[in-house]
Amino acid sequence: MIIGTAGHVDHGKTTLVRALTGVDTDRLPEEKARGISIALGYAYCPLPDGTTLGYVDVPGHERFLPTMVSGATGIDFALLVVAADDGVMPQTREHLDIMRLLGVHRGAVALTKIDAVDGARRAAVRGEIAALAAGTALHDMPVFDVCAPTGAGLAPLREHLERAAMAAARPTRGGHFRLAVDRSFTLGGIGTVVTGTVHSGQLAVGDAVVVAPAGLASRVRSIHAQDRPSSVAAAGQRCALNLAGLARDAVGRGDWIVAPAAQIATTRIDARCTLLPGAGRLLRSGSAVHVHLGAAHVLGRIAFIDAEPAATVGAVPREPDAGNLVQLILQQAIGAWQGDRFIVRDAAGARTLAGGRVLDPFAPARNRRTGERRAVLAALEAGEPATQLARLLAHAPGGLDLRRFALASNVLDVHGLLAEREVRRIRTGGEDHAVAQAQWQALLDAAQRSLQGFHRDQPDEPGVDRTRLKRMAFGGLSPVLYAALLDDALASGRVRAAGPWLHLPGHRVAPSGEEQALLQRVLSRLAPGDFDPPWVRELAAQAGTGESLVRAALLRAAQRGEVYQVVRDLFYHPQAIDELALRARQLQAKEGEVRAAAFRDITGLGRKRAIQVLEFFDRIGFLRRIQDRHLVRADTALDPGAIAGLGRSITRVQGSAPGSHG
Ligand SMILES: Nc1nc2c(ncn2[C@@H]2O[C@H](COP(=O)(O)OP(=O)(O)OP(=O)(O)O)[C@@H](O)[C@H]2O)c(=O)[nH]1
Ligand SMILES: [Mg+2]
Repeated sequence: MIIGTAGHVDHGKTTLVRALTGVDTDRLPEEKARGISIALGYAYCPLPDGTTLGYVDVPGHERFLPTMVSGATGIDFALLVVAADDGVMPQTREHLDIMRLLGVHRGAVALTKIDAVDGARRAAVRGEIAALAAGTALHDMPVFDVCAPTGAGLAPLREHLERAAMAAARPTRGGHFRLAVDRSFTLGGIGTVVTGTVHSGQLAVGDAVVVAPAGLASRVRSIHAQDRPSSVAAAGQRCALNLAGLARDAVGRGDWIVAPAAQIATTRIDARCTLLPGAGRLLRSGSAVHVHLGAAHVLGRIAFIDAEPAATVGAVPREPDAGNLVQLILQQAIGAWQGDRFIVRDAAGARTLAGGRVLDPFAPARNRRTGERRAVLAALEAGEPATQLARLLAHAPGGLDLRRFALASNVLDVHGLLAEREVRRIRTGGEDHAVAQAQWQALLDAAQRSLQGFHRDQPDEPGVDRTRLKRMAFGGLSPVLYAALLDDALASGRVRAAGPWLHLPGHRVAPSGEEQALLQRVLSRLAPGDFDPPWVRELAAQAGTGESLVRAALLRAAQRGEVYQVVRDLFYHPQAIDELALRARQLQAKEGEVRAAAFRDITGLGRKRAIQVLEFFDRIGFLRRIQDRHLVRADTALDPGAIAGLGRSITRVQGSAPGSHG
């Protein structure tokens, strides 16, 4: 267990810790000279059960409040120190507010300097303390009267703290290892050392770690846990880590040392945030604030996701978890994970205004107030990760990025949480998605409905290409998921493909009788062996009809795979294309590449046309252009028949501008 002191400047925190542990935590010359604490102090005390009790002694002066917050993060137990002569003072309140906003719900009060007051004064201050803690999770803190310099009253307090520590459940915060760095320094002959509190997971000597948010890699050379050499570090302990290959200035207070799989750097966090009384008047969406999270302290802005705080000013909840949904937009990246506690202070850094819990460290910049987004945030507040996951999957039409979820919530085995669930897993290209079966069916239905609508509105079209169907029905879906969805739709026969065209089974476009007659006349002019067929203009003149009619008929024929469109108004017979492809392949075999000049010579075409044909081959993926050379793609080079299949996809890519040829 780790105990953190709290309380107003000069109320006797450091003196009390020294009396309890024998350690003087005011070690800096400046602390000695001024008689106040400036830096965090640490002391350790062996317990009868063989474990070690850790103390973090914080400075009370309001100027050092950021230091106090960085020390209070990760503690289990608050030791509130109130001097009987002064009574409750501003930082008594503020420190206690910070403790409860950080979720510390166990504590005790030391009423110090009892030697300086009479019994009536003691009783009065006890009354102030009771009023202060009333209605909070710390309302039942026992109060111990002490005089640290003489040791009076210390025994019952020490006994209480030791019993609390031994009774405390061993923290079981699972997940990847995370330590919030509050100090870093160099030791001669040893190297860079960081100290901090382990928020989750475990670590062993030799393990690889990463500094978050910077992402620098390192390895653990040695560990001190609760001030003793150790081969492991675990959640709930204060530890010092000797890190290999890391310059001292590469890591400092506010950084995290994490398992490589837990690396996060974020500047945008969605959170549940509780405002302290009166803070509602000072905070608006866009207000500049100081944010303290872990041991980090950064500037940022707050934005309210639900109501602006004015609406809640009368009914400020006294306990965390009942406040506002907010987004924190930070000026610098920090490491933050779901469930992490944070403190919000005003722009001047003079006043603590609020505190809360991280819901999503990967918050979106846009659409942060939509119903869909709120459903996601509600799911993230729904208890254990497994429950959250189930809720998220039920809500998310596009499924869930499991890697992101596991990272944000620091879950070791996200797949274990899924095992029993009805989900569709899509794992390709480094992505790992899950979609609830019901949502997957809904996506398939949407594909079907879109095609139905399209066929109804455009009965003369063979179908829609993949890109267009995505735009029509699945704008927000990730490309990987969309590809998996189409694979499924095609494999199950719900959707059919004719070349690049997706259509419903049973949909067929036959040219009208008139168009068929026109095509017959036109197609007879596109000879199988003709590398230089007539243009649409000539075909139309010969057929005695309009250019646009001929063009439209040929386009539809191209969609059916009966001709190939090489440039806008120039269509080729499939056999001519096969023959041209063969020539290209011959060049590739002979010269290891296809150059425009050689292709011109081997086909007898003019330079311009030769280039147009090569660009056509590039577009359909038969050739691959590298500067001014073209190479036959390996996968098609082996299979002379493949060109026919590839050719059908030309209409899919005709919209993309062909590159200019050098
Ligand atoms: N008479 C009396 N003096 C005390 C007692 N406890 C502490 N003091 C004195 O009060 C002064 C401040 O004590 P510290 O322990 O430094 O107070 P602190 O809370 O750590 O102060 P900061 O860390 O600066 O916030 C010192 O001169 C102590 O000797 C007590 O029980 N009785
Ligand atoms: Mg002190």
